[in-house]
Amino acid sequence: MHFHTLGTAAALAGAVALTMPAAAQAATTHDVAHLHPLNTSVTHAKTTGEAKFALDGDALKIDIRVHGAPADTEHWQHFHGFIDGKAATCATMADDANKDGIIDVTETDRASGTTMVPFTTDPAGMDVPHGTYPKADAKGDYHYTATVSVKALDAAFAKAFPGQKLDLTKRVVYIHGVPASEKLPATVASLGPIPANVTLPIACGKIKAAKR
Ligand SMILES: [Cu+2]
Repeated sequence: MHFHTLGTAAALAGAVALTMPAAAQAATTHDVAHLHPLNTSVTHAKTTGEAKFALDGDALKIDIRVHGAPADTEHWQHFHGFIDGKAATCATMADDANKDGIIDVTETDRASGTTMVPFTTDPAGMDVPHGTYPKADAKGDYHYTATVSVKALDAAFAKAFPGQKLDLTKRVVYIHGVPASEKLPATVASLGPIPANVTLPIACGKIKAAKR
């Protein structure tokens, strides 16, 4: 896993870092993604929020607060990224290849790569289609937290994406989902048999090393 803060500390300390006892380097590191709304014409909402990642020893603490999402709706959420080491960015309207005014999940591929780790009740389970995702309350808000063993997540990730590391600061966080009652144009594509309402991107944010 690449955490920018660790890299900077090592670079500043130079050769000293190589001989420093592990305990002296055990400071918590943080990454954060500020989420901005997507597809507001069909979400009728300005979905915002923050996804925070804190690494403490083997524990990766994930904390995602979302505001103003479509209410009373389950929201799939993942980090997306490239399997070739390229840094992902959030899709924009420039990615609306079929010009229907909506960024489909499949249209995010060019900027953001592929769906990687789901923020479900069990992220290391890596079960994108069947995992349990959070549901927004009547106001469209939710707060998701999970603590994951980095060892377990690294192993699951390497199995799904051979030769790749988590590399959080090269990834983007997507929040998905509008209610089943929202009638989307037939031009909106989805993933296999999963309804487009479930996979429609509603917010995105690039993961960055947080200032401390
Ligand atoms: Cu996703």
